Amino acid sequence: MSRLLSLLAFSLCLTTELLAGVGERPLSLVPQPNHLDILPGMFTVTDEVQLVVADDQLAGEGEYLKAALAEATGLDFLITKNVSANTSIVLKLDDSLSGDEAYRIRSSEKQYEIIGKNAAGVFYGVQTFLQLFPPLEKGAVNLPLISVDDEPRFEWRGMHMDVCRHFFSVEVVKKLIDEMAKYKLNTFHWHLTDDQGWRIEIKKYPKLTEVGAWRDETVVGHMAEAPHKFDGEKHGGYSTQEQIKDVVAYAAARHITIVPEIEMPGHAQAALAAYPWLGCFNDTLKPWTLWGVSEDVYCAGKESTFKFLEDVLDEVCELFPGEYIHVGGDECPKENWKKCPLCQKRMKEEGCKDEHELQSYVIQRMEHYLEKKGKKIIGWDEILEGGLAENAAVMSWRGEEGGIAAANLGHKVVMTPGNWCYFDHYQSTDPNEETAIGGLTDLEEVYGYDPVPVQLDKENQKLIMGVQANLWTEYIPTAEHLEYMIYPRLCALAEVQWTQPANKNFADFEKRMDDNYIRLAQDGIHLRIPAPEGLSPVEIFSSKEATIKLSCVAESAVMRYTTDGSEPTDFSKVYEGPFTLKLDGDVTLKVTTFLKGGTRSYTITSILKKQALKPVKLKNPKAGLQCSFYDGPFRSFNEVGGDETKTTIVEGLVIPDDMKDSYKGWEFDGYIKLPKDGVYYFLLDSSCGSGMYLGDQLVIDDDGFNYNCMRTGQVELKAGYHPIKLKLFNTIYGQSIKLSYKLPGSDKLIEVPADSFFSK
Ligand code: TNX
Repeated sequence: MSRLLSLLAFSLCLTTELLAGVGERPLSLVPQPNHLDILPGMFTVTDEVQLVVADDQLAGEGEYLKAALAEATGLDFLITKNVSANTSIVLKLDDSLSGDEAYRIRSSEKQYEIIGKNAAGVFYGVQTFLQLFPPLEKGAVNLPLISVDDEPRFEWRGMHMDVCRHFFSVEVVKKLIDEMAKYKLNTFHWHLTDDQGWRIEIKKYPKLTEVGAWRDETVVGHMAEAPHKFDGEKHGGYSTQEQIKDVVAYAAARHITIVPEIEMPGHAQAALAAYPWLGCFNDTLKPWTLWGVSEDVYCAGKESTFKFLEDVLDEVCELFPGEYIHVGGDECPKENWKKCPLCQKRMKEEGCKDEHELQSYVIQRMEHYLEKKGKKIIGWDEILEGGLAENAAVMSWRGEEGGIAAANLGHKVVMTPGNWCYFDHYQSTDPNEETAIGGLTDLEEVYGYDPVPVQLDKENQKLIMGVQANLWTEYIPTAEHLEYMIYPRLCALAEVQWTQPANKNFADFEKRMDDNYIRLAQDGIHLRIPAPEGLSPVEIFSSKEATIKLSCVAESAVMRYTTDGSEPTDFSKVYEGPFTLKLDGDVTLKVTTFLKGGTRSYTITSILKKQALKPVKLKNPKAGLQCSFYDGPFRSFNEVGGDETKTTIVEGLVIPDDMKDSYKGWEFDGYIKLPKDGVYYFLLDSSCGSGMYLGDQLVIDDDGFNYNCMRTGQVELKAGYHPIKLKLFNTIYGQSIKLSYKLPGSDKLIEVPADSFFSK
């Protein structure tokens, strides 16, 4: 009896919850519409609902919606031209709307109307409408009533993908295009040629793909690891013109334009491997097996190079109907040109005063060629060097400076600065992150980007066409890894691209993302599920009680933890708020995010230690740290040692110029003066493997071959002087080390001031 009662109570509770939920379920629209009202009442979607496509021009949108609705609900819908049923979803055009991509939604209990000036607007309205569906329910559903007047902030809402460093097939590209469409992006930048592979079939030059699309092997691990090791496996692939036409049409049906990138005059080794006469010295080359920038570039002296590039572009223009062709233009080493008699002759004839002007000659000549074919060019910001082609648009990647300079010269600009828009960067400081090139660009950083620089005056600000994220794939060998790097950052990017700054709010975005994590997972996307935050790999407490405070970007997710070293499961303890743990010896705390719908994040691991690190008394501390310089090579910061070559006192944590070199090691010794008692959060950012000790405790372990990787550690400390030791080694990539902290009670991350460091 009691069991029956509780069952009854359970089902009652369920029904009331369901009823209460109707209409109150928070909306999860991403990107946030620019004008949205939620109205009382609801619209019930059953298979009785008619899909009315009022205009033949909207046939594609109608079919798209029918298919998407079938997927969302499991129901079948009838498409008609006129309203004849009780309830209907109507797609229609209305000339009075302002922008080409603008749309309007009007709704009542009987009708949902999605209205655009053009098919593109209707398509975006359809995306907004589809995001009203709860991701985990099938069958008939109640939707809230909304009124929307919306249009994008930017006309160029891009996503880039490099299929050269690792090849990705057209299926992978289509899957990306599907998601781009759902989040209202409209430009796919397809990076098709580079040193490591040529990925587009060119009928006139078959060797480009026969030879240029295949490399013998690939460097293993990070380029910072030296000597380099190789996998010994042939890698490559390319897309045929038939496949490309299919993808272009597929994208067009989703209102996405594909901008192909054909790199020139640098990043061309794969082309030179196919046709050695394209280079200055006819050298026999192979598609490159390393990352970085090859010195072998197109010869700018020979006419045959230009004939080749024009022929290639002829075929490219046939395949891609869009307005822009991307001609690369970045990172072109000029060494060969300096030695090449034909390049030097060309410079004389054209009056180029240096090799930058020769590069500019190449780009300008190609611009004129493409202009005659009705195309515009866009290139990386290096195309500014040596004179910008008249009508070229600039993609600003080395910060915003290039974009600002180009706009001030009256050129159109797409912003893609590394700090905010490079999806090959890490997404957190946790050691579980998938391998990345280096750097840190987390969801909040992407979200916070504003592509319109305040330095530009109002008129020139209008030249910022938009913003795009770039995904370079040196360290991304698989489609799963690729998706991990793209999602959910693409959703934050979408809101930067679409939503006016006044309508953006990160906390609100976090809430709206909850359903979107589920949607992405349902689409079979291997996204990064937000991991728990607030813990470092090492946490040192001075007392026996550790207070643990966690957070997670996915707000409605559940965090589960264990303290016995085991992997958290569906049955592990749920984090319900800050809690304390007794520390009798070290405790291993593991925490995982569990999302509704069954997906989970990686597990973060933190070793909690009880260790009262006491400040020391110093009589007459001297300013600065002792920096010792060692001859390498080293494979770990632990190896740094032996007979030092030099020692000096440095002011702050800096490597003196005369101690900078490849394959070296450094050790910094001294004291850090801390201003107050409490928990300090430290962040170490170094060019290669490094570690930080306080006393004899290793607080941050950032060892191994990496580049600009960041790691954290948290320590409860008393004010005063604490012994500190930092070790670092490098191979070929620079030599930098930077320590930042958050003072107790503060959320502000600042570089540890130089005058905090002392030695005896
Ligand atoms: C720079 S961004 C490059 C690419 C690399 C990328 C790695 C740009 C125009 N050039 O060739 O893949 O850095 O982040």
